[in-house]
Amino acid sequence: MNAHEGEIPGGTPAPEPGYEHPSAGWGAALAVGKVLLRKDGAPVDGVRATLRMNHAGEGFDCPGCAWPDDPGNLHLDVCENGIKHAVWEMTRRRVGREFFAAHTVTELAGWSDHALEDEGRLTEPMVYDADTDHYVPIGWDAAFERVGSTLRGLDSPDAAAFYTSGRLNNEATFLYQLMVREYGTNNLPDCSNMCHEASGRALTASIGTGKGTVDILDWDHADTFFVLGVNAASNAPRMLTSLAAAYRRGARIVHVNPLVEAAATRTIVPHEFRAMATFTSTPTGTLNLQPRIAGDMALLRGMSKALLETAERDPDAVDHVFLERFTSGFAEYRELCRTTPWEDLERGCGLSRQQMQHAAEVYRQGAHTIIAWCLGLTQQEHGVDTIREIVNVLLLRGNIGREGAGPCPIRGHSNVQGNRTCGVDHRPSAVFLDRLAGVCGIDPPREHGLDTVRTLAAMHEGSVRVFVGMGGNFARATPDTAYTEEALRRCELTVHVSTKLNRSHVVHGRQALILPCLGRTEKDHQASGVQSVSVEDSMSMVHLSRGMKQPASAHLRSEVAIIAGLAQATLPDSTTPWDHYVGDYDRIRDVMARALDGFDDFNRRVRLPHGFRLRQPARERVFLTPSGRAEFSLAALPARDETPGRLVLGTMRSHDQWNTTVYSEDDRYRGIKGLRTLVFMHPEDMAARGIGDRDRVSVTSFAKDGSRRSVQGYTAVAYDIPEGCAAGYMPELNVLCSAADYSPQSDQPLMKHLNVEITRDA
Ligand SMILES: Nc1nc2c(c(=O)[nH]1)N[C@H]1C(S)=C(S)[C@@H](COP(=O)(O)OP(=O)(O)OC[C@H]3O[C@@H](n4cnc5c(=O)[nH]c(N)nc54)[C@H](O)[C@@H]3O)O[C@H]1N2
Ligand SMILES: Nc1nc2c(c(=O)[nH]1)N[C@H]1C(S)=C(S)[C@@H](COP(=O)(O)OP(=O)(O)OC[C@H]3O[C@@H](n4cnc5c(=O)[nH]c(N)nc54)[C@H](O)[C@@H]3O)O[C@H]1N2
Ligand SMILES: [Mo]
Repeated sequence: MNAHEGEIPGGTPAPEPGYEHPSAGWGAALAVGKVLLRKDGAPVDGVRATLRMNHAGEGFDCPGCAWPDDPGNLHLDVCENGIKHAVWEMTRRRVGREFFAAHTVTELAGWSDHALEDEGRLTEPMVYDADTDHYVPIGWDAAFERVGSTLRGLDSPDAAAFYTSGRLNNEATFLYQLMVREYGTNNLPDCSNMCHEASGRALTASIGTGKGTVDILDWDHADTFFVLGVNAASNAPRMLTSLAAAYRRGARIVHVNPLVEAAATRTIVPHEFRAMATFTSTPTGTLNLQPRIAGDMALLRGMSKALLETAERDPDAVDHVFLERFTSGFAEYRELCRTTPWEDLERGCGLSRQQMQHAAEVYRQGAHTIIAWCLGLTQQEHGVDTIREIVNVLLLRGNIGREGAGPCPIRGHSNVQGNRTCGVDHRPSAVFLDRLAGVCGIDPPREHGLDTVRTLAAMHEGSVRVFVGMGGNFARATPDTAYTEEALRRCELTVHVSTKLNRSHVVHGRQALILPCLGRTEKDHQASGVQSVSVEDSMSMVHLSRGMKQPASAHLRSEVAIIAGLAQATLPDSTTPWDHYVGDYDRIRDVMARALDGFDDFNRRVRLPHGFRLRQPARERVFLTPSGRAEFSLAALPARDETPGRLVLGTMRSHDQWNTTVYSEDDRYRGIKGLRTLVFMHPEDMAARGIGDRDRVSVTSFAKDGSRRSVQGYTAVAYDIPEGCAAGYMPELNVLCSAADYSPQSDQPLMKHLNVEITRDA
């Protein structure tokens, strides 16, 4: 029988006609064309850059997402959003000293985020001049000295925090954490505190190491996929290539998402220009399940329950040999599933028992299953429990540590995984610190540092007075916009290493610096010649990236050079050879090879055609847990807030944005044009509140401490979303996220779980 027959159809895709079929393809190609043409005549450069992205050993790593390159396939797998992302960096527009002379910071603070970034690339270091309310030029050495003297003047190194956005390459990351620890703090908040912290903690608890176990070749071998809480067509478009190939070989692909996203329907594979030309598309899903927001754990447990019921008649439904040899806690888990009533599970996820049984049956029939997930699962109160439940499901059939099977978190920023591997971690292990101390001759602090939500609170109360942002847009990416802005304003000094102007530069401390850096597409010249850097993708492959373009300005420095400059100004007695490292990045890699687990022979292995894969013990069924086995999790199902009238709202990205960078107000696959201040709602929830489609509404969120936050003048859009749920866009809706509302399991802000009331504006 064809594996695709007999599935339960899911909901229907987004309304707008003309887009639902195929859901990518010419629409995507056209959008790329528009971006390439619009960006002030960058089309030729744009195309050339794109053609060099993601090439074995050549060119730069696509900054668009962390999806791996396919080593079996040297063809170019480009995607609309990767091109947009690279081209956005390659704009010909510049934000030079004339620009800052023409606009006060107060004026710029009134500009939209889009308008700020659209001004183009930063060109030289700037310092805030409070007397005139302008940013004015400053030399590099003076800028470094300003930071160094302020940091040296603090009572404690813990009065400074050093943020990282997940774009920073491995070499710069290593030097950054070295500088911070040599200075004396572990205050290393990063974007992953808002992203996949839950995944790392869940996987560490369940299988002993905090990363996924699958690689891209496993995606070629799996016959069953569950894809939860990710909008792949927009945020990891190259995943569609793997899904389409899987569909063609008869694999089953189950999408679990309150919204039926474009990837759950049909797509044109990003690199297949011929398919685009002939309008052929391939389905990338065989079954849609639409749980309510935060219902995934109940659904997964329901799948286990159904599978275990089947196993009473058919012992082969579960892998007894694997369970016996490699796991701990199976008997208790089986009992937990047996005693959990179906009604609780149905209430928990909003799906029927039959749907859960059907999903379990799809799972049972597969020989090799991958379960992938992203923010829909992680930015939840019970994110860690939910991801551990994914592992529970996988363990039942031995779907870990063999070909075509395993857990697969879909990482966000192109090097967010590498940042953690190379030491950006506010909770470093003693083993990591001991080795760093031995190799680098420093005495790193042992107390844990602050993560993102705790840094916000500390800046607010004044215990952190210096904020350094190594990339990113802290002011906008974090929860509770008003609170965050106040926190930044209370700092004595804010420093941002950036490529483009953004909100974090205009919401600043008493003193403020903007330090402009090279982008990933640009040539990085140092004493020994043009340098390459390395990154680690979502599946633990480390490979080189080398920029090809002339830098946007002759004054730009690489992130490596900027960190070295900051370090020398801050640590005058340092014995770390900072200049020596900047002169040739191979020297940084040599020390990383000694300091970091898995990086032996780094310089040679990173130059292999596709780089090398970091060892993940769980992939070999070596579980570094206390029991030495994979641990079943026995967590209770999340309780639900049953306050009448409340909805649960999740914030997410549109198709036409990159985190805090919004390219346009369109969201093509969801049928939205020219509108970002919206909430997607179920028609029944709208009717119950007297709200018509496209009516103006106010959204009020209720934080755990009882505080309320509101937005007015939003537009309600009727959508295929489960009753009781709503959705809207980040970063705008961060105004509704209380900074105090984070998951006790992961410390991640609850960006996909706001308790809200929605009313029609008068
Ligand atoms: N083009 C582009 N690419 C990107 C980014 C970008 O902004 N633009 N950002 C990058 C980054 S940093 C990251 S972390 C990733 C983010 O990639 P995603 O995780 O896809 O990001 P979101 O847009 O937040 O979408 C989350 C999805 O979760 C679903 N969801 C919400 N609540 C739930 C739930 O309770 N259960 C389930 N199952 N699903 C739920 C939403 O419907 C939505 O489809 O993408 C990376 N790639
Ligand atoms: N409500 C809500 N909030 C969220 C999320 C959500 O789903 N909902 N998602 C969260 C997630 S997953 C993440 S990862 C964060 C994102 O948080 P961040 O990583 O802090 O934000 P970005 O928007 O990716 O940062 C954009 C800026 O990075 C700078 N930049 C670009 N390229 C480079 C470079 O090569 N080097 C340097 N130094 N700077 C560069 C540019 O100046 C640009 O303005 O947002 C989080 N916030
Ligand atoms: Mo992210």
